[in-house]
Amino acid sequence: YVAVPLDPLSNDAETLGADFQRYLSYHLGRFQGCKPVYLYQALAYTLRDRLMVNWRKTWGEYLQPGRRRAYYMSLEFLIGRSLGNNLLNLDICEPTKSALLNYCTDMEEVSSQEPDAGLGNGGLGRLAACFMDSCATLGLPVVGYGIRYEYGMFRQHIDNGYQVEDPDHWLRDPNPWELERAEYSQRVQFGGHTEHFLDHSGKQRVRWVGTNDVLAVPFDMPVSGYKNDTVNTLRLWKATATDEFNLDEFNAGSYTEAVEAKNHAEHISMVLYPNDSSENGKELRLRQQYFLASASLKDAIRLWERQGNYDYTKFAAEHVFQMNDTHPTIAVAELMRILMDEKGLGWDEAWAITSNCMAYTNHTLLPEALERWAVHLFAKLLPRLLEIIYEINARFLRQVAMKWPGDTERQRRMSIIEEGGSQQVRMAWLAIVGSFSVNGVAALHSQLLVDGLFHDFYQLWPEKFNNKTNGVTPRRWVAHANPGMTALISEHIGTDWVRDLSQLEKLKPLAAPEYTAFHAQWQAVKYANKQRLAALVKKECGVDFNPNALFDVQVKRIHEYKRQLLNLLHVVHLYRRIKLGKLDNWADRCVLIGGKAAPGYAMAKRIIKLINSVAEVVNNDPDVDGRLKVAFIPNYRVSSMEIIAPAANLSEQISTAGKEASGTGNMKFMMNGALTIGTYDGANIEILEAVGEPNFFLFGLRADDVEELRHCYRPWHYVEQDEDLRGVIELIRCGHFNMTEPGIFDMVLDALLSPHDPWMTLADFRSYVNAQEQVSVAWQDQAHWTRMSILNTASSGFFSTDRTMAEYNREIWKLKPGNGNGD
Ligand code: DL6
Repeated sequence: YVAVPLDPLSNDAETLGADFQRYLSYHLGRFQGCKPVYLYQALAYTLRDRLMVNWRKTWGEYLQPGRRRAYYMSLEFLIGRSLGNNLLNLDICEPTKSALLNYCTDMEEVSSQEPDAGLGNGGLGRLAACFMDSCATLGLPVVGYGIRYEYGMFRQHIDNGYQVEDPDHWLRDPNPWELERAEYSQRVQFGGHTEHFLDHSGKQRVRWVGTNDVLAVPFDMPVSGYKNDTVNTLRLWKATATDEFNLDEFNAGSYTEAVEAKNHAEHISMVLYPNDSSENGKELRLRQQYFLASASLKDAIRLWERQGNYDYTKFAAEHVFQMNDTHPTIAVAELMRILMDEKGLGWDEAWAITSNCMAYTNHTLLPEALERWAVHLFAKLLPRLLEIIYEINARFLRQVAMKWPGDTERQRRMSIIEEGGSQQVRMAWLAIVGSFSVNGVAALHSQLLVDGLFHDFYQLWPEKFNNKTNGVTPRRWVAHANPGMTALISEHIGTDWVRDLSQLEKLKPLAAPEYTAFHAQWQAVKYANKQRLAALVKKECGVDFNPNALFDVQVKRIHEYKRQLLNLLHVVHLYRRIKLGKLDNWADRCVLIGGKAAPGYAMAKRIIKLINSVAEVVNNDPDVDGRLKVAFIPNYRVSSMEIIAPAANLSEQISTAGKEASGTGNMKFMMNGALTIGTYDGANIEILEAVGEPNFFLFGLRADDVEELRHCYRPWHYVEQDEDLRGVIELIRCGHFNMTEPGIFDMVLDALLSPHDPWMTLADFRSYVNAQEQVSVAWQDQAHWTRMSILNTASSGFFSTDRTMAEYNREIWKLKPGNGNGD
């Protein structure tokens, strides 16, 4: 690294103001009175400058010879906005506010100009972003690799209650955070065929030729650590055409056709696939996966060789690649290809390296989300990779046969190539075979993996399997999103909790009844946050939320297993109670639901329509008289969660047990003092253990009950036995919520009433309603509720991604943290 000295910039209001003004006038050509988006851009450039010195220093530190590095490979990084987070991490909120006084008095107006970087679907992508934040704060040498999608997660708007998708061209305006690094572009091959030949020493070699290559151009985003002078890197790849034209076409006069190839290449990074829990199955998606894996591995190798490293026996000791779900797991075969075909290593040497530096995280048990790729697609797109996968499989199956001689059924189950109508490559199996570590994301999830889906592999290699319970970053989700609570906590226990969340434990004594002044302050902060959310709900949905009511919130992707329908059945049940005058133990509620449905997921889209239809009726029925409000917040995203989580009183985590791998929204709500109503699923279980059963509303079947019931599930039985449930179903069936569109909810009811309903919503109805009654009773004792709220925050320390990352590092990555000083 050529260390041209770079002076740190001052962070006083005067210098910040001068730099800001210079960017506004000289770089952007705008002046006072311009649109606020330019104020945001000028400010972002001003801040990026302030990250630059430490960014260089951090790179320099990580690139020291012999330094082990981790690479987090993910098709998704759901970053959201960067401005507020960087202001917080640089610790310059106050001087920045003063610096901008001549231009605006409302920083919120400036920061809301930043488009969310929505490069992810939901939990998996947001987790990756939280991981990046924590790695920077812990000074861990971790580089993120992803795709710079031109269009992120679609924007959702609601028309007549239905979801409508709009493209999210988040890069329409320049992205001031990113830095293009065209000089580090990589070529990625597609198509063509392989040639096997003997090299000059008589060794069998393979070359992959006749390919259509695409250029991967890196764009770096700085990832600042919290007040620690560390700036890590998220490197996002953009696809562009290589400079070569198709000469044949060009010479034949088809200049424009030749240029079209450019367009084709750029498709690869054009759009994020908007499905979170089902296969995407499209050729372009496989192209994206290989594009990411290949460019990233080549880049990591380039960095290493640039330091003068060519002795590949040391490679595995200095690298670990963490694969976020099956999406980037083609990396296993790609690293083998690079090591053998490009670096000349033999199979055994290459395999020893690959299988010692790959690690895989599984994020789902849902079979429809486990990726499989048709062999014929692989053969067409990645012929060399398919050969390698066949060879990995052949060698692996020999190992299986040695351990379980004659057990052909097991060999069939474990084969990376699934036989059947058309052959498929099982990406999860490839990942397990090629990795030294395989982890789930919550204790129950990891257990279910080794007991079920991965059991055969667990029997073969028990030492590979481990659990790493997810977390969320407290910087974004408390310090930035909830400044009121942050100030209050810091006033009582100091500020160290922001980087060591276990210190929130110190709040526990303050939950005791005698600390009434603290409790009043806690309530006041929550109330102010609820006012902020109520304003948003009014603006976005036109619905009045009363901040004195219980704010009952479920925001996440819309999916049957997450059971927004169960929530809705309860809402209809409450509505009936009002209509029937059954108001004992009543608590006024504002129910907020939000989330996107995959565009091709008809049932999820119909559920959104049902939520909106119920909201319309409930909110306009004079009998309800403000006791119950329902709103569906459109276009749920990271920046809206920053307003929602601090305001929630009740967090709905009501998935069918055994289906939600972890959940991370549950953690954001808990940290912000919401109480959870939840099933015994995912990380809910660990939340329950941390906060104690009296401070959590548990209900519903357990994962093993669900499995047992599957064989004899009779939903009608619950309807017949439960008058309330019957009333709810009848009210929906009779068209009360869809007078003008008859029959549109029949498909929803039919699914709920089917004996094959895998989500068993009706089985949990009664127990859910009972738990909700406990919620209402608890809410009436505000002093007690406040104590429970404090205890939830105080017990949430475990759910910081700082802890998660420290565990990954201790047990998988084994990296030496830096001190943020460049040495
Ligand atoms: O691990 C992050 C997140 C979990 O919290 C959610 O429980 C889980 O559903 C989600 N998984 C996915 C995987 N989908 N696919 N493929 O998004 O991961």
